[in-house]
Amino acid sequence: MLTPGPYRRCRRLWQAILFLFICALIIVWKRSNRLEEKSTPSNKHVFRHNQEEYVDHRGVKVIVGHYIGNAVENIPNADKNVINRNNYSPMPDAGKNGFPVIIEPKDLLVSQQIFQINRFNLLASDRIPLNRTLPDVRRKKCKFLYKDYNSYPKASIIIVFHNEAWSTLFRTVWSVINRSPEELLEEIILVDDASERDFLRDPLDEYIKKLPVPTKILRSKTRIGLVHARMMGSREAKGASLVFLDAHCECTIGWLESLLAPIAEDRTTVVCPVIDIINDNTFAYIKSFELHWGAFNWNLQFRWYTLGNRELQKRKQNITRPFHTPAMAGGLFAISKEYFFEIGGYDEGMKIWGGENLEISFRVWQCGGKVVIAPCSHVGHLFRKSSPYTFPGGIGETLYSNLARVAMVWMDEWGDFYFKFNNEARKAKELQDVQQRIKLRDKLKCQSFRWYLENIWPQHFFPTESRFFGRIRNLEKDQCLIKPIGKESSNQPMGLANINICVNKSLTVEMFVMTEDGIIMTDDSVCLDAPETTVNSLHKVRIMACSGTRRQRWKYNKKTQELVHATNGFCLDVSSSKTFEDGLIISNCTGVRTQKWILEPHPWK
Ligand code: LR7
Ligand code: MN
Repeated sequence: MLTPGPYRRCRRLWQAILFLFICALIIVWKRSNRLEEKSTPSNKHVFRHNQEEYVDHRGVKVIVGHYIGNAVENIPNADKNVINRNNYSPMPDAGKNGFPVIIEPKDLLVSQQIFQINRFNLLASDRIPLNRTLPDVRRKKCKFLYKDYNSYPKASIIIVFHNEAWSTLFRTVWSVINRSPEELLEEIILVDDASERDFLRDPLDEYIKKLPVPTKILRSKTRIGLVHARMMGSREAKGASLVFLDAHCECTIGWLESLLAPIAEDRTTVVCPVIDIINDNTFAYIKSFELHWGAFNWNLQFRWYTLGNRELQKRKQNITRPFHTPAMAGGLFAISKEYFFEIGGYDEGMKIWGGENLEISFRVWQCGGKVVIAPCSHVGHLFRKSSPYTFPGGIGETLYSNLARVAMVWMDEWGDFYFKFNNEARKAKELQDVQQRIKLRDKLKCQSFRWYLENIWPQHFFPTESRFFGRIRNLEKDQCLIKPIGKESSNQPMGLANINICVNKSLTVEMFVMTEDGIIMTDDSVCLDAPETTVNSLHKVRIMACSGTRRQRWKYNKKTQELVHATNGFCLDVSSSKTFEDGLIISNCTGVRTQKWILEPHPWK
């Protein structure tokens, strides 16, 4: 038994320890708060478009919208000297062969702070030599192809930039020099879109004089945006073909010849490489999945989707052959110079950033050309989660105005659909003069957007006259089928199908398309999915990536108001069982009200 004396002393000791511990906790907490303030810019100007970018379960970078950040000027403690200094200081083996660069704990704080300047790990980038090696990521067969250099159009490489870091810009340049056949390189043209960094002025002028490939720098005094900057470069180009690259790319062996060969075969072909990923933190070079093509969602955001069936079959027959893509990502492609100007260059009514990739894709397809991805050409692109620069006038003036122009000129009725669900673009529309571009469309005798959807992207998930478009309402619950919100994560399928209170506004989460084939689909190519057969009838229903398979077919029985699965004959139902507490299921059709659905059409034009 304890005597009162030592017991009290012991208690005091414990109280002291506890007090010290709490003090330490408070100090740590305050410090970490301060660090956070330093390293994250104010969120006031960060626009978030619906969703984000992520790497799916196959390791494919999926672009889901885009973060638009604020300029470096708003970063607390961002010293003008730090921003203006070129801190490139290579370590011989850093990032060798595309390996990641790991920052030691002692440098982590600095690296986090300067991350904000370019929205990538600048400290890591500055350690990687400009001529780092990269793996040959092509399929073996590619190595034996594309040797007929004489017949390929020589390339002017055009790289536009605004405030790019020295190390990323010149790693792009050196990857071109080191990994392109000399015979195919006409020149490199750098276009400076009014950058504000000292090291991008005289030091750059001096540096490019010594490069082994003729390299020019064109400069714009005012910020003109990437479309105008690329036009500036194109007008100066001497090569028979133009090859555009973002200012933070790295080309791998074989990239150029495989990009130019399809143009030699057909001068109206626009050729994109497979875009690999340079990690924004470690600068690791990550090969991406080849069986994707580019398209866009209801908000006209560019996305990668799994290849259409027809294309997949063609691919399997000849794995190295370039395949069609409904749209290009925008930054990396080759085009005949003559053809580029023939079909109208770029829409020079477009400002700063965004939309030009869809515009040129629609124009090329609808006006008789084609857009392809060359699987033997692999180029890495540094993907970031936000933009480091300003958007003069805001995104209404830039991105949404550009997208409004795309919709007005090229998309016909589907332009109306876009404006119906996008208030910002609808506002921007009023301020656009697109007469010149409509004239161009007439002059080139281009096809309609209907033709484009039917022929180039038949797997699309947009409404048409022959499809149902609207809400799918459950009679018993008086709630609507919804698209699961939240992103598709690496190990989880799209999510369980569910219903929720109907919002009854023009909101796309509760809008579905039902095709004549019985596919119930919605934005971003996701479909109502259930197993074709089940041993016992009860089964969860999911919303999954559209696959074109029979497990995603349904029949609507107008009389009974049932949605019947095409192969197993079970009915779409609201779960009431204890095992599946939440979400929709399929179960034996019994005529109960939870199995009754009303298809409420919604006007889309
Ligand atoms: O005002 C500007 N002036 C410029 O010169 C704004 C940008 N730029 C430069 C910039 O320095 C960079 O070199 O233009 C280039 C592209 O800008 P990014 O890197 O900020 O664009 P991004 O990679 O985020 O976005 C993609 O979509 C853009 C829409 O306008 C362009 O088409 C980009 O070229 C395009 N990038 C790619 O296609 C790379 C692969 C992405 C995928 C998938
Ligand atoms: Mn880019």
